[in-house]
Parts: sequence; structure tokens; C-alpha cells
Amino acid sequence: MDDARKAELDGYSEKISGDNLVPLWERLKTLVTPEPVSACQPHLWKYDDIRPVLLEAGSLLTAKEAERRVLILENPGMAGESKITTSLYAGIQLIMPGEIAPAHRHSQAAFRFILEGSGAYTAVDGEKSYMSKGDLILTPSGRWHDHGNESEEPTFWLDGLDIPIVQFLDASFMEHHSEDEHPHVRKDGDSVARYGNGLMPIDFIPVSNTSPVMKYPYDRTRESLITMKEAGGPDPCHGYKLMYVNPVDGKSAMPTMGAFMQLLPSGFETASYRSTDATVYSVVEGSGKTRIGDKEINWKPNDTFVVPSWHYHQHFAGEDCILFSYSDRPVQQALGLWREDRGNR
Ligand code: 1HN
Repeated sequence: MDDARKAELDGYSEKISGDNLVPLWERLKTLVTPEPVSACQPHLWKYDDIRPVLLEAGSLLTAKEAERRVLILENPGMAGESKITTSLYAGIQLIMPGEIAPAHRHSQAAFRFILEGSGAYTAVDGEKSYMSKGDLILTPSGRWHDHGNESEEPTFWLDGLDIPIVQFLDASFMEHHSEDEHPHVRKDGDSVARYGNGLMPIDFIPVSNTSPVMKYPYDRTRESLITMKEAGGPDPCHGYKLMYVNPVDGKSAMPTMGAFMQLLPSGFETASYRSTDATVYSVVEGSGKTRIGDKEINWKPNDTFVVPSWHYHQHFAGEDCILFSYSDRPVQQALGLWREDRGNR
């Protein structure tokens, strides 16, 4: 394009900008890209780095003062945005012995993935779920929740929330309960007993599209994976991989976040794979590494790392490894947007 025409077009854009009008021909290529283009970067957060500074926060302020004592895992490609991926939030939370993190409720859905400690709990609408390492505990959208620590040990967990999705949709509501603790009106573990044993009360009518099971205990998840490993036949891209499901409909346990657990046998190397759901991993057992494009991440238990959308990656298991992960896959699938590429380049 010659200089005169360029000046003419620039002048035109300038003239209409005051009317809140923008020529699409200047924007089309960045609005609609041939493949996903993301600010999200591959990154590793080491538990050994986080644990001491979070304990330091434990002596700086109480859980009640903080409301939630959490260090946000912020993606370096999205500084200031409190996001680990474009659509998801992650943080590491600490609750000290005897503390209560006061009851509140919000539109954002959350889960807790327990890293260290046992004997603390999350109560959802007054039902306590006691925490052990590797357990997944849900806090569905709009439900009262408080945390308490009845044990003698500090308890640490990974929080996953759909905050950026709710933010994008301008659908955030939050309120605080009048008491620190919602009255504990249900028996501890009630939801696992009713819905989490392959059984369901007859005539049960679901009230939401989130699983009615509030806790998925690690010992059961682990046992499933070990039994599958013994049977053999790993998937080349995933090893042995399970998805946490809502027993009511067999879909994802949460409508906005998919959660998964996979076992990679010692020495296993996954085939190159990519999918459109940027994925956050939390290492449960074993150490190994993940190659993401030309970046290599060496991980060990309780480390957190992120694989951005549509980045080829491979996992290498140095020993028997168990990895928890979560992503926005159910959202993309509901909208018909999710894609995967099993490496057939
Ligand atoms: C929240 O309610 C919790 O309940 C953790 O533990 C992290 C981050 C932002 C907004 C609400 C919790 C949160 C949060």
C-alpha cells in the first residue's frame, strides 16, 4: 500500500474513533487467529518455595483477618490478573491449627486439592468434609463454605476456582454469613454416603449441575489407578487417566472445571499431545519432567505447573507418578469448542 493511501485510511480511522467505531480490517487478524494465541505461559511453582513464605504469612495474619490465607499462583504472562490460565484461578491456601476461615458464599465455584496435613475440614452448607492428602473437595457455586483446622498441623491445599470465567461473564455475587461458621447441620461425610458409593437415594432430584458428592477421597482414586495399571494398556498420551464425574449424569463433577487424576508408570514417556484446554497440574506422587514446546519443567510432589492451550507437551515419569490436573474442558465441550491433537502431525 502506498503512503498516500495509508495516510488516507489512518485519517479515516482517526475520524471515526470519536464515535466509538473501529474498522474491522485493522483488527481481524488478531481477533480471529488460525490457531489459539495465548498470553498464558508454561510455568512451574515449586512447593519448596511456596511453603516457607506461606507459613510466614501464617504468623503475619490470621485466617480470619485474611478471610482466606492464600498465595495466588499468577501466570507470568498475565501479571496483575490473578489467573493461572486465561480462564482459571489457582492459589495455595494455609490454615493453622485451631483457625476458622469464616463462612461466605459466591457465584464462583471452587475445589480444594489437599497437599499436606490431615484433620482440617471444609464445610459446605454445614456439612464437614475432612481433608487428607490427595482428596478433592468441592465447593459448588453459591453454597456457604467455611474451613476449620481441628488438627495440630498446618494444612495446605491447592484452590482451583473459575474466577476469570465468572469475571468474563460479569456474573459475580458474594455474601458473608452472619456467623463465622455456618451451623453444622448435616452429618460429616453425608454426601459421600448418599451419592458417592455407586448408590443414590431413590427419587433423588438434582438441584444443580455440580456433583452432589462433596469429597472424592484419594485412597479410592489411587486404588482405581493402581488396579488399572495392573490390568495394563496405558493410553499413549495419558498413561492411566480418570476424570472426576458427577454420578447423577456421568459428566464432569463441576460444570466449569474438569478435574482429572492420572498415573504414569515408572519410565513412561507420553506421546506428544495438545488440546485447547490449558491445564494446571499438581504433582501428587513421584517425580519427573514435562516438555512443553522447547521448555522443560522438572517436578516433584506438591509442585504446580501449567501447560497452556494448544502447546505440544510430553510427560516423563522418573518413577511411578500420580498427577492431578484441572482445566476448563467442560466449558469448551459444552460450547463445542474443545479440540485435541494426539500428535499425528
Ligand atoms: C475463596 O472463597 C476461597 O473459600 C479460596 O477457600 C480462594 C479466591 C477468591 C475468591 C474466593 C475459599 C478464593 C475464594
